[in-house]
Amino acid sequence: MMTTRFLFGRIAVGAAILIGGASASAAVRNSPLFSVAHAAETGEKTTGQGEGVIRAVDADDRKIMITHGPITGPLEMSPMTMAFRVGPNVDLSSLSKGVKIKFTISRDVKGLYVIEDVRPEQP
Ligand SMILES: [Cu+2]
Repeated sequence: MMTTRFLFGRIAVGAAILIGGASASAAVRNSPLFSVAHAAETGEKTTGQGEGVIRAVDADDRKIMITHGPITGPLEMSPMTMAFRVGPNVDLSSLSKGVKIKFTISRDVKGLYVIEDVRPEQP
């Protein structure tokens, strides 16, 4: 009885290390489920890079609407138009409708997306 439990415990620990550790295969690591589980486990944010055009700026709520291309990085997203929260380090005064931008986005452990950094394209 005790032996069986001990063995099961060892197997469970081994599986946890395989899933959470550096030994996870690229296919597993790149899956959205893994990145969410990994972020939750480590308390990390997952980040990605994108480019887009600003459709609207809501300075009061600190949100911007963007038509963005594919977002790449650990955090990935298909092209679409959507609103994002904007982090405290972003200067909204330089942003307005029609401005082309490059941006860094993060997703926290609760799945909340925030634009952390915005670089307007120089005219
Ligand atoms: Cu999107």
